Amino acid sequence: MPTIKLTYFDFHGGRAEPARLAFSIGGVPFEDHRFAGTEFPEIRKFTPFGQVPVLTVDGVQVTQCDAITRYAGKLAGLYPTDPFQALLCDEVMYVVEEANVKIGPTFRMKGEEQKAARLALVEGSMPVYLRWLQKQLLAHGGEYFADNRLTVADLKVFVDVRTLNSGRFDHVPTDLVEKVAPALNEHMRRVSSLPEVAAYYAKFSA
Ligand SMILES: N[C@@H](CCC(=O)N[C@@H](CS)C(=O)NCC(=O)O)C(=O)O
Repeated sequence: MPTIKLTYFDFHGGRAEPARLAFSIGGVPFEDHRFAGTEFPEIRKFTPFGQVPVLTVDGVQVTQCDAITRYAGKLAGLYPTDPFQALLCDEVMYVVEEANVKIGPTFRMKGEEQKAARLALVEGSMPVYLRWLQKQLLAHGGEYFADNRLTVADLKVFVDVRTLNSGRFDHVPTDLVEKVAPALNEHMRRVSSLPEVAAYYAKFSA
């Protein structure tokens, strides 16, 4: 097994969380390098795009969250080997990432500007993404997004749905998912109650 280090902000969410979960569920040893927001200016100096997450595999630095998550999924047995199922898995991950890219710039905004930008997403692209994800989930049996089993696509959606519900995004109503795509909340609850996922989070509250 290679020596793996995953560097990201110290919170339960964001672009590294699906990979953290995948490594943990699969029992893949990795260094979970978490840092505080105040350390970011220093950390980013050592990344090619000034962004995180970054993964180091045997000393080789790699960027791009979904590439990292897919790699974690392959090592953990949470990525389909069937090409079509892998395609379905990738599609879901790209859709979630596209939503992430849209909300990203709003973190640099303040006050009324941020409120207007977030409300535009809540009334615009967010419900479109959420409804599409719900449709995909239901079209594939309602339990998992691909391969009839837990994959990194489930982890990626799980992390984002949990964040949307959490109130961490000011001006995004915490009942948005429930109103627009309630099956995603059922999926989120199912994933959080998986023993490996529950054990992963229990570690932090111990
Ligand atoms: N395309 C990159 C985007 C990474 C990204 O935007 N990360 C955010 C944190 S979640 C960041 O580092 N933002 C700081 C910035 O872009 O200045 C990926 O998929 O990993």
